[in-house]
Amino acid sequence: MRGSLRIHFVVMLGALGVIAVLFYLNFKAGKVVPVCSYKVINAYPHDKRAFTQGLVFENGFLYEGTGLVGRSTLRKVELETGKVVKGRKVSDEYFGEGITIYGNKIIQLTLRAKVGLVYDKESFELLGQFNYPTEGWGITHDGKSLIRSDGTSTLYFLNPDTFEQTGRIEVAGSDGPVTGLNELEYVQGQIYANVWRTDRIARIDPKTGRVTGWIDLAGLLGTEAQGQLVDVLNGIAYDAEKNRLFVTGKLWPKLFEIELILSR
Ligand SMILES: [Ca+2]
Repeated sequence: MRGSLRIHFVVMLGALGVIAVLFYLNFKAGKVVPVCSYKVINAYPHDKRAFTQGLVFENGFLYEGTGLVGRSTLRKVELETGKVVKGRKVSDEYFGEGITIYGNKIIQLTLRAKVGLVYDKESFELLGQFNYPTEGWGITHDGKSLIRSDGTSTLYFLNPDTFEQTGRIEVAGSDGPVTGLNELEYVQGQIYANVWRTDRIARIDPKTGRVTGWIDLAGLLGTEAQGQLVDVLNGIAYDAEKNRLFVTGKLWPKLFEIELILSR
């Protein structure tokens, strides 16, 4: 190797080394957040009249809470067919929001009434209700606490028996607070949250509120809904037993099982 060529080579290696170190330091500091893309594993029918606000998977069935005043429901849905096998209407005074299953109960939030509805999981009988101080958007749980969103960047932790607030976190990514946190799902120690009016799901560290990754679902619905009225991506359900992740959207004709692919 000629002398000048060798110097160029060494300089280039040095520059690459500096870039790698800077990237690593930024990554360590939480400034570089990994973004996942997706691969569709399965597509299933979804009721295109369902304004999906809450989605959960348990024992082979999806449970779904739908919204809009006068059209809000709670339903148990067969995954493969999208058929509603059990359903009930939510009182006309409420706009149904997120749902979660805790033990033998289903909890459903309402948007502005600040009322949570508690049902028996098997019969869908309304057992009671509770109050919370801000709007109700999404809800999930980590096995110990219920976790509630209200469309801001705050997530609230609630005692699942008394529904009293026990804690809160502020969710922030590398560019600051992440607002519009909507439907939630607790997946392998992290909180997944739809971010309203985006194609993105934030993966959140439940202890710090830091966004540890993004899932970019742009283009997921594709041409499935051409010419139909559809609303935004919303609804995440996780089958912990088979490690399957399901997503859909409001008024979407399809529900997808997806696999995440780290894209950067
Ligand atoms: Ca969910």
